[in-house]
Amino acid sequence: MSRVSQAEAWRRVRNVLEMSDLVLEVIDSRDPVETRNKRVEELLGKLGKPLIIVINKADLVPIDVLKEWKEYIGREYPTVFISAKNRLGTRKLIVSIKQHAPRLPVRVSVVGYPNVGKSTIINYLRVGTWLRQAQCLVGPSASRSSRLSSGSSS
Ligand SMILES: Nc1nc2c(ncn2[C@@H]2O[C@H](COP(=O)(O)OP(=O)(O)OP(=O)(O)O)[C@@H](O)[C@H]2O)c(=O)[nH]1
Ligand SMILES: [Mg+2]
Repeated sequence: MSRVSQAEAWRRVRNVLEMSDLVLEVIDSRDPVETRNKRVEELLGKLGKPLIIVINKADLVPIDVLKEWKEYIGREYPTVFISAKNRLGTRKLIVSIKQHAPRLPVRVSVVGYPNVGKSTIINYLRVGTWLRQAQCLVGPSASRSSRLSSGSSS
């Protein structure tokens, strides 16, 4: 992927983040460190947008390990662990969104590496009565950083 399209990918991510009231960064419970993106987290800090880290696929990892990750990452950002597929912890996620939303209804963006479960989470959020349906925006695919994609649900 060329530098130009990488820059374009980041512009698109930035645009989505700027439009949101709150952002969910979805990471994989089996590899929380490698699936986090510090560049996005820094950008959100600069934009002053609240961020919730969503450790997804909790069904694949022992609960003790999940609790430790939640405690560790939770020192930096509000953190929840869920299994979007099995609908476990999703109520907790909605409580956390409401708690950190600057306003209601809230426009939520969902970012994360491929396959972490963004679409599954967006579909879940869409069925909530307090959320209006919105578009899903997916970034281009190539290098690891530019493969970060995002979607929004408000
Ligand atoms: N075991 C498990 N699998 C999950 C969970 N959430 C999503 N998945 C699965 O992970 C795969 C990817 O889920 P998606 O929701 O499509 O992930 P995504 O982040 O939107 O993926 P891209 O759009 O390709 O970036 C699918 O096979 C889902 O069924 C979960 O909580 N547990
Ligand atoms: Mg998807």
